[in-house]
Amino acid sequence: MISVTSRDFLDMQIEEFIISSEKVAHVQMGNSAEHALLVLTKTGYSSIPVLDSKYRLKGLVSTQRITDAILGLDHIEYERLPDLKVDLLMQSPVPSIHINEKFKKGLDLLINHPFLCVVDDEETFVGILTRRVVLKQLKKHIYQNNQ
Ligand code: 2BA
Repeated sequence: MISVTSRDFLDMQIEEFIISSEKVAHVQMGNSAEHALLVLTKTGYSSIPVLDSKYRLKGLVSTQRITDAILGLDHIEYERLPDLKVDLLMQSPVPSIHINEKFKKGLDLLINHPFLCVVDDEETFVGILTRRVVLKQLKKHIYQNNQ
């Protein structure tokens, strides 16, 4: 049977596993849906954070939300993209986690979300914790302890 033996592992700080903000594709409040769709398409991600000018986390915008907003009765109204603001389309509140939280909390939350936005005490966005990174750590730990 596979077991996650050490308590220390689950109690590790998530800080060392986050993808830092400068490496995370994002858009800003006030940006158009056209710009957001460009960023989403170019990076290949399905959902990215929306930040304000002070780097505070405001929401998430996804390709699905943008497409849904411009769905007409019989065609997709692409011409509306430049005038639509991400502020109106974004999902809010956002699944997030404090930078000082433990691995276990991240693991629990990532069951229902592909990634978590990581914030500090001032709600400033510091990065993301992804399912991929957490699963990689979990796999490493399980293999090390079950050989
Ligand atoms: P998705 O975009 O739906 O991506 C699902 C998974 O597909 C990702 O899982 C990753 O394994 C792979 N993937 C997608 N696009 C990729 C790319 N351009 N390069 C490499 N791998 C790619 P995770 O890595 O666990 O990410 C979970 C979610 O976190 C992603 O969902 C995306 O919404 C967000 N994400 C991850 N890295 C990001 C970044 N640097 N900037 C913005 N958002 C990011």
